[in-house]
Amino acid sequence: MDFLVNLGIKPINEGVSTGKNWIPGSSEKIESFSPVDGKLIGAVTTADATSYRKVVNTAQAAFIEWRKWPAPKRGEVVRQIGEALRAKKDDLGKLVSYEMGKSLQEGYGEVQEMIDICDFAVGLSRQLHGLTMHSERPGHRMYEQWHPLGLVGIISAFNFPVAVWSWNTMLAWICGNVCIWKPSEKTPLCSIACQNIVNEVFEKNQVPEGVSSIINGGRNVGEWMSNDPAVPLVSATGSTRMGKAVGAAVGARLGRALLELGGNNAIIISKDADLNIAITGALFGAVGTAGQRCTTTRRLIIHESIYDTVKEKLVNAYKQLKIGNPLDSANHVGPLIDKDAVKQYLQSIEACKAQGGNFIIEGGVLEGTGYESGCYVKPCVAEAENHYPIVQHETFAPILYLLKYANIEEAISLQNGVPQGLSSSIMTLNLREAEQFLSAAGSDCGIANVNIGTSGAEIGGAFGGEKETGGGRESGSDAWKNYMRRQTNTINYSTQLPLAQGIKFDL
Ligand code: UN1
Repeated sequence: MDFLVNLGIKPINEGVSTGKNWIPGSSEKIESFSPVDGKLIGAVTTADATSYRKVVNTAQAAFIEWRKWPAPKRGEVVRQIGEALRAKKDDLGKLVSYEMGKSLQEGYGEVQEMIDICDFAVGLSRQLHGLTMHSERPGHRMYEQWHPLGLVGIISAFNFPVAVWSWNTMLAWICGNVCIWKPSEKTPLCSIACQNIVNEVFEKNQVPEGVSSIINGGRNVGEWMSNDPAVPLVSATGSTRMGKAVGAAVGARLGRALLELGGNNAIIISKDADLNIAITGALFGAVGTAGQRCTTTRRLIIHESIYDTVKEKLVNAYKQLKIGNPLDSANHVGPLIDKDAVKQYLQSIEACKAQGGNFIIEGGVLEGTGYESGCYVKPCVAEAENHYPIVQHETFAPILYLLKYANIEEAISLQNGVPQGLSSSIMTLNLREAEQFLSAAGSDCGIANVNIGTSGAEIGGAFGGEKETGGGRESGSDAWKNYMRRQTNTINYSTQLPLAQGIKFDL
């Protein structure tokens, strides 16, 4: 396991850090077991109230300095992080794959997303534009500028243990913020690797201690951040249940929450679809990352005239899937993150059956050589109906539901007929249908694609969704504005003091 050594991961690691200073936390440790082979990879210590406060105090002091650095200089530091990530892509990709369980290709893809967001952020560091407006008063100038917020708290999920942190952090940094990261308890070692990579670059550039902090720990650590008025923005990725708790706590103190929560993503397969594209898109969408992306395809909404053909093609495609060690590039599907996830997968299959679902490809847990961790499951497919409670629910596992439709209005209504609103697709070569799907009367999701699956978004677009997905937007487009405060400035260079709206106030 050279990659562990190359990334500076030890058997026991301090899990709390403000940069090159690693802070002793509580006596409680999180042990990280690989879902690939069930082996203990290493452990991290966790934050207690004292170490948490120390991190916040150091971060606040760092912010006073960091906000004065010109944004392009901050961008230059992020550029170097992008270079460091390029150099470590192989090691970090392997760690992501080994600690989280996604295929090695997807592990590399995740590091590539980090590199991409670094490049994006570097360019953006010279483009934090504000508008200028025309004042209604003579001899006045009006414009707006964007200032950093301060401490940005980041709560990330196990399924993208490094990329989602980097989407938030790279943007937050070029904007002049300092970041405190609470990684998932399920993938703590990825955070240690990232902090080590950042530390090296920061030291070279004399970035103040506290610009990059990590606080490993459980739910309580997330709660400290959510309730802490010292943290003006909390960006959280994870389940809708977690997001509701974070949103309520941050909202109660009138802080800002950026939420990227569950999805229940569907692909509409029209009778005018290119079926080769449709089947491949659906397959990767449903089984990629073993169904553990928030963008995973959970529902296929298929036109009744091609329903049987699609079903047959899917059965054939699923038969060819290889399930096994994700570090072996011959395998398409790796394990679920842990045995809890396996339990939820099994419960969802049972619920689907009880609610009337008919499995055309059966699920099950794999046993025997190579599957000792107990986390490998079979991707499965059920014919179901949209109103089943289980279909309305996001199960983080490779279970795909097939639904049938007669006309495009019905397909769109099924697509939208779930509490979540993250990603959606239509497979069609029919311009009218495609445009209807993308119109105001079409998909209600934050992401709507044509002839592409629901997952695998590029970093250049704003990422996030509506309804129970939480409404936040991360990564590309103008998502950077979430990490800044807008200030409207009006300057009077005349010799008078005219009031707006023509109000007279003469003494
Ligand atoms: C997530 O699952 O939380 O669009 C993020 C995708 C990836 C990111 C997924 N680029 O599937």
